[in-house]
Amino acid sequence: MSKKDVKNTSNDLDKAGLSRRGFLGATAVGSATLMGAATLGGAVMSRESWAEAVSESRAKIHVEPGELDEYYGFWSGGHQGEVRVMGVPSMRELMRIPVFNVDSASGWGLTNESREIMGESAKYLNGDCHHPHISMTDGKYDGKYLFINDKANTRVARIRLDIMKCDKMLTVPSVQAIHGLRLQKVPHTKYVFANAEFVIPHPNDGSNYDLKDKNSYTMFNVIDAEKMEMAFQVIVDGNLDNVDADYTGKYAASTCYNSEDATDLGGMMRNERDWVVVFNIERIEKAVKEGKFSTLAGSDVPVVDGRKGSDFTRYIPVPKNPHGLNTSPDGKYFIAAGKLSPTVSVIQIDKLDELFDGSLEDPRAAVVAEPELGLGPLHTTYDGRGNGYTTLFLDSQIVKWNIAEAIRAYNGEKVNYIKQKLDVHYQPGHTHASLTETSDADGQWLVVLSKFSKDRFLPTGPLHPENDQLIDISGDEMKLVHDGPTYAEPHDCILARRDQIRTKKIWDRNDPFFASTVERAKKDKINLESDNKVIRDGNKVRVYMTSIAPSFGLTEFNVKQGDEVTVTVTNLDQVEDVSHGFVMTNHGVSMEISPQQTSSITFVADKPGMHWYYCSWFCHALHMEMVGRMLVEPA
Ligand code: CUK
Ligand code: CUA
Ligand code: CA
Repeated sequence: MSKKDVKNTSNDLDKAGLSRRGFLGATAVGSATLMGAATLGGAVMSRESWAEAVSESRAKIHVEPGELDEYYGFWSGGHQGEVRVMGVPSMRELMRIPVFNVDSASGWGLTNESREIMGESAKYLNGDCHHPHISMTDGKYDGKYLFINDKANTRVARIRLDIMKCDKMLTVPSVQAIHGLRLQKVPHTKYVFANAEFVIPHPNDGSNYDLKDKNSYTMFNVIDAEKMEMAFQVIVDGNLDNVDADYTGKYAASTCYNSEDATDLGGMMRNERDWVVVFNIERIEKAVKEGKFSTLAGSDVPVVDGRKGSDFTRYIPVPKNPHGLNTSPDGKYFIAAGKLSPTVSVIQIDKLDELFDGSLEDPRAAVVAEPELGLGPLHTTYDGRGNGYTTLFLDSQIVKWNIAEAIRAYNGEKVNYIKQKLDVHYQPGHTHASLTETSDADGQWLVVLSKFSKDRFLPTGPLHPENDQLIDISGDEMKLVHDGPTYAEPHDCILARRDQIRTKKIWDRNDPFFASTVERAKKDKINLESDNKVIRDGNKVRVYMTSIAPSFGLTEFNVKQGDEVTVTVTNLDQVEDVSHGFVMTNHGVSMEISPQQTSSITFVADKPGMHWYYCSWFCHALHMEMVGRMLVEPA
């Protein structure tokens, strides 16, 4: 259907004496069943014109073989632990970045370089990541880093987007379960904001299990993004769910669903309202600078108390067990999704100054709208044209609504702020529109991460994939254009324009990613780019070799049974895409060595005899012949 047809449809409505708004008000809003796929801004389309409109949108997602996508998508892998890189709108999976998991193809979690980045937490083989976010300068993606949380083991990781590898990992001290994670947007991403979800006693040594005790609390965690070290922590009332930051650099806000300090479901649903807690980052930063903080046992991180009555925070009551919190791209609003309430709460950010200086006493005065959207609102995203798109978990719908009109309705005007409800399949969690969390929000594509796929795909046994749906939002109406099955469980995703991400084609020999390996080689007087040598140091054996397709610099080396062997391979190939691998059979040893990269891995040669090693990344017609042997002399 062309634009002309859409116009005609509304004209016909006007002629019939039904304004667009009146039409919506009279039928669609009153009756949720009418708000299925076939409504367009209130006008009911014929089946034929609907099919035509959708097929036009569907043609847009067909990216020809050899053509590139317009957007990079970064998907969390949920409790699978990795980050996935997608091309949008084709929804082709481009790459996986292992982070809080072990990956045998790249050797993440196995190599010395990755284990050093993971630090002490390398002992954990699992993770649960939810929220990937790209660093910003002046409220726009700068393409430098991507940060992501690990709820399972209370970590935050950073990925360098030039090489698409994790380069830092931090375990947040004194708290449990980092959930919400967002970045400071303005003036640049100096801080990573990370919500610790669960309330625990302090100290957590078994001496106290009372959650109502004043020494039981959780904290809002602020991380220095460049150093990837803790900057400070803020004690809060209740628990912490999701978070976002504003466009002045001054405020961040988090939802709390457990204002009850309950330990069970019934208790957590008791209050009609929980709250959004707003952090005055400027004030907290100042207090920390002036030394006005304390520290907790076993940690030197500055801690300030942001519980009710504090100068550092304001608690804004909102209904009920709120979940997502999303800043509108015009910088005007924090919008908290009600989850157990059919509403979202619109908090006007420029009223926060008055809330903090005391001239506005009632924190509810910062709430300027509370539109009713449907059942189970979880997350909101924006098109940059004044509309919000909120997922309705229970209704299995995405609802498009107009923020300004919702505010007018809250002030008593008869306005219908709901523009469209579209069925999604099924039970959506996060939704993300292109560039929505930056001031560049362009309203082109919308991804809806649906938790259930039910009957949408070929069956795969009791465990089903999720379903990430792509919706065209460039026009007046949303059009569902693609189903994308994904493995457990992308909670959240972000989209960046392709020109905002600049990657390296091959490794730089001076890259800090493997700097400590280069340092070790130097101590062993090894020239990594030319030497193929075995260094014996007691029962530690360090094997250095080069690789160039299709051979390793060493095709044989000798060790003794029980030796701790470190194999370091430097890939001398300079041709883009010629990656090698190193696998030692029957030793749990596998790693990637991409062009100009050095990788190393340590294992114990515990079995006497002959052990073949081989290249695992297909690199050459003679890739199968790229082999060598480790000869282990019996003890
Ligand atoms: S959360 Cu999972 S659907 Cu961790 Cu952002 Cu809302
Ligand atoms: Cu080198 Cu395959
Ligand atoms: Ca609650």
